[in-house]
Amino acid sequence: MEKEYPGYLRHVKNAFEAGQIHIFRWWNEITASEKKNLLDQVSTIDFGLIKKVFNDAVLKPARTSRDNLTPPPIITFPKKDAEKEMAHKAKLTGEISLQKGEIAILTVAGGDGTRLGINGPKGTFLITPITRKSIFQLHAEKIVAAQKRYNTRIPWYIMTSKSNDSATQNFFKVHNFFGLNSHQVCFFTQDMVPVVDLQGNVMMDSKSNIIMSPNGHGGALMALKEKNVLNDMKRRGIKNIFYHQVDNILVKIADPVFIGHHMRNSSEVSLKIVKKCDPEEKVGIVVYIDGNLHMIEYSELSRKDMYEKNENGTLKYHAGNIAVHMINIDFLEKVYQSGESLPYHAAIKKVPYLDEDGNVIDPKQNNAIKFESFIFDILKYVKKSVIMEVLREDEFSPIKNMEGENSPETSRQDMVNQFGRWLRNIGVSIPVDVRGNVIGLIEISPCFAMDEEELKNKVDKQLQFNGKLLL
Ligand code: UD2
Repeated sequence: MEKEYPGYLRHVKNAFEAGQIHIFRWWNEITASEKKNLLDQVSTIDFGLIKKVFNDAVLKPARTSRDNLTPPPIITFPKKDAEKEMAHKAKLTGEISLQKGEIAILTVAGGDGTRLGINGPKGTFLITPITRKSIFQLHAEKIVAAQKRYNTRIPWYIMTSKSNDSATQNFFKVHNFFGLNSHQVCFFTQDMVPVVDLQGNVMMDSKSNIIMSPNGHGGALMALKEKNVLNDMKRRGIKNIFYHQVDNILVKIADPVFIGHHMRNSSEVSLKIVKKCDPEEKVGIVVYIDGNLHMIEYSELSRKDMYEKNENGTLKYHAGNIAVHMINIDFLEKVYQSGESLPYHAAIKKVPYLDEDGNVIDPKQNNAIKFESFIFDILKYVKKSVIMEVLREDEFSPIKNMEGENSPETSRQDMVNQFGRWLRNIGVSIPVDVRGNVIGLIEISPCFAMDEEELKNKVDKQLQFNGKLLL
């Protein structure tokens, strides 16, 4: 190995020192190109870091309740006149920034989507209720509509991972970028990290391949810098990033009210939240810890804190993260200058692997640890922020599972119900069942109407709904 692959020796030594030399167990059996593949993988891995994060994860104390938690201040959903006036002012500020071309969209779409269990990137999933447009198309049309409304150009950055990048890019090419200019859609990949077993050993799925998984959406932070994306944004005059996850079907892309609140408060990172629908809902919660803003992921929240109530019986920590953020570019630069990086969190999963005898094993129980960094850990650097409450039925319907809650079926129904509400508020009669779900199908393209206000000017209230409506 020394003679044939001298450039890799340092990396092999690192693997050795971190106790991971077993990955070369089949060295004498694999072909030259397989050897090269394995060494290429090895050269991307920081084995020392993996050892450290594994030890940290194993040594981490169990979830305990904390007495230093407090609910954060929130801009609640506007009901009173003064609140509506504030939202209106924010909207104007946001609209001006959009018109000036200062806002970019960042969609994180690098996840494996293992819970949904589809083949291919989540964004390619066909979702709209009647025409079955993909999630990517739906987001793209929201951007097309916003560009038209604000007479502007909105660059769209999509983070993929090594495992879904080419499929994602091909999908956009085949569909002519859904009406967007190909130069305004920029793809970049996040890094991958090795998957380890419960003893911390790096796992393999063939004799020459280490199992790798995307390094979490926090990987966006590193990738924005390392893949030159931030410089590209600055070159285009971007001042703030509108960040969201690919799987939220109701996301209000480039919402001017949110942008405006963020800007008027000189916020570094802003967050949209919804009231949690039940204590165990799988969303992170936004809290203050010792007076500093934090997000506690659902998997890391103690049961006591999860169920803690106010005197009036409402949940004390109710601010559920919908993963829609505004991020200021100058703030990001400051974080980079500090030289710090986001921590890794460990998730225990079931992952097929190759055992030491070279047999492929499909485990029945969790056997592996994946490491992910979370974008919201950036909050520890934040001094100024805005937390804005929005209504779940208007802005949050993620697709996580194939069936049951947060599935394509519930998301489609949420879309139909939203369109139904818009129409009803205009005066059109729309029937609903006992649970409040629209009876029938409605689909309104963002290019026809982005919101209720726009719909009002385009639809006649005499319109008769006969069970199916496509606008
Ligand atoms: C996320 C939030 C949770 C809540 C919920 C709302 C985290 C850790 N938790 O939970 O607090 O807000 O969403 O829907 O974010 N992704 C990447 N690269 C990766 C991993 C994920 O791009 O390496 C993307 C993925 O494509 C998806 C999003 O991040 O769009 C969320 O990932 P998830 O489904 O693993 O997060 P989830 O639902 O556990």
